[in-house]
Amino acid sequence: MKLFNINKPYIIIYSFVLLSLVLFGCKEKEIGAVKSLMISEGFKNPIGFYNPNPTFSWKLTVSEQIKSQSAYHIVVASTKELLPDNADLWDSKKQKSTQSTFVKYQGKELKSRQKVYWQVRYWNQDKKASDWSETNSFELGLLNNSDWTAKWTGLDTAKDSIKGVREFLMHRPQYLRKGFELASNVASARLYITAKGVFDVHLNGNDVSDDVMTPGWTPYNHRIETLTYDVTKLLQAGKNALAVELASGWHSGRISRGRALYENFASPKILCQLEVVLKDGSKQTIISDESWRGTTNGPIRLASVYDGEVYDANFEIPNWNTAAFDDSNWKSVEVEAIAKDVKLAPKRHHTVKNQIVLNDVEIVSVKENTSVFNMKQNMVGVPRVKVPMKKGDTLKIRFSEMLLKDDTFYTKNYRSAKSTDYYVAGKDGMIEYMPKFTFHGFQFLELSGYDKNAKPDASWVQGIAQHSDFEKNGTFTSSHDKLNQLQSNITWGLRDNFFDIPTDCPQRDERLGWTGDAQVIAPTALFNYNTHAFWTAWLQSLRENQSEHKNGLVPYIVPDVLQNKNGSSGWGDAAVIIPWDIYNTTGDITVLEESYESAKKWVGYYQSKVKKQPYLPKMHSFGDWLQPYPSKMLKKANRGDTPKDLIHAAFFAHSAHLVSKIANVLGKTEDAKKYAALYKNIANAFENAFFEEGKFTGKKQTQTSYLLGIYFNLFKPETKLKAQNYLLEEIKNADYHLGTGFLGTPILPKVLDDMGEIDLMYKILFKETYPSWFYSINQGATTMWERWNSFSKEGGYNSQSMNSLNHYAYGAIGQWMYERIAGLASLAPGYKKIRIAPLPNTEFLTSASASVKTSYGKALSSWKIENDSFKLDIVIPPNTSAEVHIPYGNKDHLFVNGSIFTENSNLKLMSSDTNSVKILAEPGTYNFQTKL
Ligand code: RAM
Repeated sequence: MKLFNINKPYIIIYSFVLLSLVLFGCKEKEIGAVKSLMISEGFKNPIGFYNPNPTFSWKLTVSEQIKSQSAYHIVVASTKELLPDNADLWDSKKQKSTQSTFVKYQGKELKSRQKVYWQVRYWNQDKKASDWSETNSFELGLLNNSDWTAKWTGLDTAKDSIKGVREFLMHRPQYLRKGFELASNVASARLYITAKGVFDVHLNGNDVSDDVMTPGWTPYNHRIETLTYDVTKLLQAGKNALAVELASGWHSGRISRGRALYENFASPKILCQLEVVLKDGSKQTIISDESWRGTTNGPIRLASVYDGEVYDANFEIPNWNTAAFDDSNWKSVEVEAIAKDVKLAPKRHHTVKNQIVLNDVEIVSVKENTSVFNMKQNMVGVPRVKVPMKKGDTLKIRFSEMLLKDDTFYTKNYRSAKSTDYYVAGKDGMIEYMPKFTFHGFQFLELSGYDKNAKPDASWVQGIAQHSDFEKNGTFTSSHDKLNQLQSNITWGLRDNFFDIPTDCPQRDERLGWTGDAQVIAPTALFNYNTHAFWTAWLQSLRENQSEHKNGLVPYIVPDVLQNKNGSSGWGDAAVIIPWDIYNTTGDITVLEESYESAKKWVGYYQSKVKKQPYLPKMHSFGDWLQPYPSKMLKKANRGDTPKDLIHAAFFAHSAHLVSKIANVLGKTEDAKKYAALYKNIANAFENAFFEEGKFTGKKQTQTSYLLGIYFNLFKPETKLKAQNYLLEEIKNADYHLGTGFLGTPILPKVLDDMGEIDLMYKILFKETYPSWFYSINQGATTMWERWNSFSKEGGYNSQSMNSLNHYAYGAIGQWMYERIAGLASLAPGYKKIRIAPLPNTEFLTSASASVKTSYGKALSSWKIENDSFKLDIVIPPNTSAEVHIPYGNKDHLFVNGSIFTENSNLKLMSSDTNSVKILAEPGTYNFQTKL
């Protein structure tokens, strides 16, 4: 008794400790805090953020115990210390919801410069709470023009009137500076800056950032993006200097076409505002204004996007960007007030940066004082050269994408773009140079003018590949070398042409934001790179340019420097198709909200072009651009044989259909009905006008006529089947080659897939002869080409000068490679539901694998065929589920993670027949295996 009495408290305490250890320990193990906190389109702790109404996203931890989220709780505060219990800006309270992505901020109004802290926790499927996440933050940039006291500042370089290519005015690059004193040490400092032109900024001799060609390209007559930098560490008490290099870039260069667009080619200017909080709490602001000094006598003599850069080291100005420099000999600047109607807005996607260094360079030829270097990859960016020179000599750097037979340069396809850099040596010996305010599309580089006594060495040249700074999002690989090369060509082509905006090509005198090209490549781009913010930023530019037209016209190119008054079917539809693609890939409804009116207006544009025949617009179109084997009779062969009236009606219908789907998502039921009815009416008119019993009635049968009708679902069910058969006939007539241009190509695999013609699609994809994807690879392509026959080993280059060797449109096949060859697709917006449904073809492949970083975490589908077995490894991220289609065997012969398949809480049988099994799978990692 006594013993018992004495020990009882110990036993109770001991049990309590043990119990709490078990509970606590388990809880820790089971449900960790969320990771990868992000705001809006994938930003992590940004400063200078653009959106005072952001959304919040997070990812649940991958663990056996965590399947899904049943509730979340977000807290937002103005200081870190207030979190998590005293959130003064927003406390979402516990919300029963599975939503872990793009949750809208609903707190107090946020203002320019405000720094905001946030945390999130969640409850899993068993209602267990996670810990609070780490605290993340975001800081807003200057959201309003009225936040700026700075003035547009620069020298009048227009009056120098240097005439460049086609007599276009070239502005001398400017060196601008301002010395200033700070009363004491600095607690924090932000530099807000932008330019009409492109700039590189320095503080006290240091580079402020490694950004390239900022602020990037927007319709400058509507909106100029601003950058924000944390420069606290670059400042000091006492004397400081803020210094900016400024060149024409897109704003004041001939790429803007001289159509009096941006203030008549006004001289480039900067706008900057350095806001400093000193340690004593006082504030000091340094702005660009009339007190700045400038010169055009610096080393960058000329710089142009198309034509290259001229650098003369003899003009270098030692220490010009430091506080010690005396600028009294420099000129006074001119200033200009900020216009009310041009919005200054924080950049809403990531800047261009130097991304990849190509070191494996080969010398192709050395003749006299001229050597040719091969980067072994068609790339976009600049070279970094380290070359021995003699003072006063000029190094000439030429570029080309491919060589002619005699190893000389093929530059006809640059058209009027000079794309040449010059460097004038200021001393004898090794010089190092990397152009700053231009970029080139090239694989080969020619150097001449270096020290005659030196022996050229491969180490003289490096290729610095540049593109907008998005992350890699997906991987695709297979057992077939050419298919892997195709994936490489697609991804290089994408990155190369995502230079702040999506461009058609990166090398000739074009490099423009063609909407049609963007529309066809967006799904493939979203698989391979996290281009969510990249696209939504460009879509804002698209809407701004659309607003210039009362009838809803979306220009062919954005930013619209062509200022054409025509809209093209299949091109302007980017306004509708891309938001829909982004929504399906990311699950972010914001892009639909932002784009809805614009999408409706584009459909309205088609309506405004309907004249005599109901639902059949008459307008401009680029047609099925660059279709192979166009009829000899065609005047505009590039536009292909599919009649443009058919293309107008097809895209009119498709866009109306998508608007109806978007309206549904946004809860606009009346609109949804209205546009669904419109879609049906256009579909009827389409079929009646162009088809009889499923057969195209026009002059020349084309694959694309059928593809558009079938994919956009414009046939009655009974004629659809017939149309499908006619399509098959067309493909057979082409000896199982594709016969499609820009518009038909992305649709071809989807249509054949829906028809169950998988083997046929494989046959077309794996064709080696023209026209096909592998054809260009067989001719040595390392990027996608503009034309199916841009070059052949026997015949040389296509005789047209419009012949880019780096043009992404035909890379649209990438989507099908992910979705069906490897088998990974989004089935519900943002991969909330995933479809894992590979379609192997054993004639060509023994394995394929794709992974994607979805908004919920990494998803994987990876299959291989080995010893008569089909093996499939999959990963399904938390808070999602997947339909898994096993394309062989039946449920009784299926192994999962080594054991015969039985249904359990993670895997439910959906269906099984003699040669396929469908399973609904919960998050986790699984291996399936079955006999062929
Ligand atoms: C050329 C390019 C571009 C295409 C337009 C119609 O400028 O090939 O990619 O979209 O034409």
